[in-house]
Amino acid sequence: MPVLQSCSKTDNKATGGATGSALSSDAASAVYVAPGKHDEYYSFLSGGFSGQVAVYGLPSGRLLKVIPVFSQNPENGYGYNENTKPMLNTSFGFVPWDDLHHPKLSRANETTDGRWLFVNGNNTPRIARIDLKTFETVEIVEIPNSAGNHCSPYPTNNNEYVVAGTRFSVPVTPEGKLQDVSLKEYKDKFRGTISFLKVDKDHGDMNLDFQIMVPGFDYDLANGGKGPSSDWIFFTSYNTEKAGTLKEVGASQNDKDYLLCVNWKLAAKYAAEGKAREIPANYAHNKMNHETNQATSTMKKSVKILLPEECPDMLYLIPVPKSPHGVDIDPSGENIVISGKLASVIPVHSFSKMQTAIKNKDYIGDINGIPVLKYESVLQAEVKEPGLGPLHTEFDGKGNAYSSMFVSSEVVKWSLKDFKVKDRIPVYYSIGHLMIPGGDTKNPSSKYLLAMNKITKDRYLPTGPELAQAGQLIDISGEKMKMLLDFPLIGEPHYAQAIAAEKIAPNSAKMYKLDANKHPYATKKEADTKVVKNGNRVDVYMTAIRSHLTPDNIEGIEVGNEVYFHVTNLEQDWDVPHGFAVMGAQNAELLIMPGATNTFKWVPTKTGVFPFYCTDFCSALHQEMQGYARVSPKGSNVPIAFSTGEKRKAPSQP
Ligand code: K7E
Ligand code: CUA
Repeated sequence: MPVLQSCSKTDNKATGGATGSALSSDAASAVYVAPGKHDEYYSFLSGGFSGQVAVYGLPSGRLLKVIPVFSQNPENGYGYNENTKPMLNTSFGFVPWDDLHHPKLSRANETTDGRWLFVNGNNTPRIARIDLKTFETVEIVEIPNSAGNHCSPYPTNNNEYVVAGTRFSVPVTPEGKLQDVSLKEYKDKFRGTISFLKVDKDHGDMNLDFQIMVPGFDYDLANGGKGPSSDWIFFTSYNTEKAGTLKEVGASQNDKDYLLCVNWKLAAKYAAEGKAREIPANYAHNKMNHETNQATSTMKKSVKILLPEECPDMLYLIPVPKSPHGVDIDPSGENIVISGKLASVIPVHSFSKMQTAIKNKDYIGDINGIPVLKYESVLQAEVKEPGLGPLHTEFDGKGNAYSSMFVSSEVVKWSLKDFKVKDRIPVYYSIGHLMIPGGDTKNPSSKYLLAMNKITKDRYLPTGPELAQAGQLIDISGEKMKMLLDFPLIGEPHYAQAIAAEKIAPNSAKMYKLDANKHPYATKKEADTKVVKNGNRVDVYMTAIRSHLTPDNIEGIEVGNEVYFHVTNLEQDWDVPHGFAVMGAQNAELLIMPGATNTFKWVPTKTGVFPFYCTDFCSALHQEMQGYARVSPKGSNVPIAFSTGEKRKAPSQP
């Protein structure tokens, strides 16, 4: 079938009509991935308030996986089972649900490398790292002195650091005391912080290296430079009025807010030279150990912090039209695009002009010792009449920028050469972020753009008051943008990343090696299965293989015992997980990958005989994969006994 044959007929109105039925078959064939065939891209979409990341294939829009990060997930037991519970520990205790906004892929040589995905937890400030070999969350670092960790996470071009900033300023002092202050003192006592997590080159492990204390504004979004601007990272700010209440009004008084420009290389140098002061802090650092399949949570007790007053040349402020949202740097590293959601133009600042202005000390003042550059001296151009409510911009590497317009509900394509609008396409409805694979790196793809829309209304069959949000895939390969596909999304997608499938697929793990399983309660062969009682605690060392659980008969458990089922999946085949569930267990079920051991805790509350079974249809005899645990009254003297098949094993001695 000739692809895109009737493109002259599919003008923007026709492809984007609200009924969505005017698509011609060329659009269908452009996104059609035949059964058994694979997509060209992996895309990773934030789930927003779901606290998860959703993985979709592009161009098909097929959902491949949901990765739990900051929220418990009943699909695979994340945050419910004993293995992963420590991942959700924070200085506030166990937090089972958070708001996840921005996925960013790890980088090498200024481009995405497909090794890890970094994401931010917005509400209880955290940064997480997902390993793209296993598609599992393997590390979460809580960010102290922060609130509303929105302008994060931003990896530098070679992954030296992942950078995170506060949205809400907090009453933090240079001594590290979080003060109990009156909210009337907002203007004087509140400050923001920017955090720098050092990333291990080989293993990806993060470490909070230092923070910078910044003026008490709200920091919204950020992005790192590229090429000539690689040493810099840029943050939009709002509420530079420092209104402590009714920000809807109070934070929109000034005609201009600021872009905060941070020379992260210099900051890292200052920190390494000992310019940072160490202040008390309290934050969790959680890690999943792949060998034991067990997470641990460690509380850290201090953080190093740099004060701008003591670190010349590290920070500059550039005025921008009021209340900006996104800041995006074009592939050349020269153009800094600021999407001012209330502004009537899209200002583009110039990195080279900024350097000249710094050299000439072209300042109009300073805030907390940070020089403020003159707007006109740094301005490259203003994109006129772009649409209403610009939020975010991505690039195609062919000299074009694409901005999302929340209020006028469209994607607007404009040229980085003359800063003129070239094309616009309506999207349904109220777009937030948009994403081009690699569109935030120096070498974007120029094929597809994904619009992530906040409001769905009539796009799909109605599902009651709550509707899935909408993704729309747009063809950007030609002069004119063309709508290709609608597909429903999980939670609220704030930003996404996409990468060519071949950068991830060949490295994808198929199982865990049973030989390498170092879980302290792993049972590597059926002969080693046992039940051990020690005081009130019972440990069941269980194995699962098609199609039985060993042991499948257990006696000697008493009401109120803490029973730990440590189930090892003995399979060494791809895609053969086993599940495990016990009737009446209050918290977890398990889903255990081949070669891994998972644990769940059961405190029986009643006497009786309780069935347990495999919850994942693993073989023709899956339904036979079941057993019983007998629970006797507290203090009864039924001995521990366990078996599978005829032979009953001798009770194990504590
Ligand atoms: Cu990236 Cu939605 Cu968090 Cu803009 S924010 S939309
Ligand atoms: Cu194992 Cu079903």
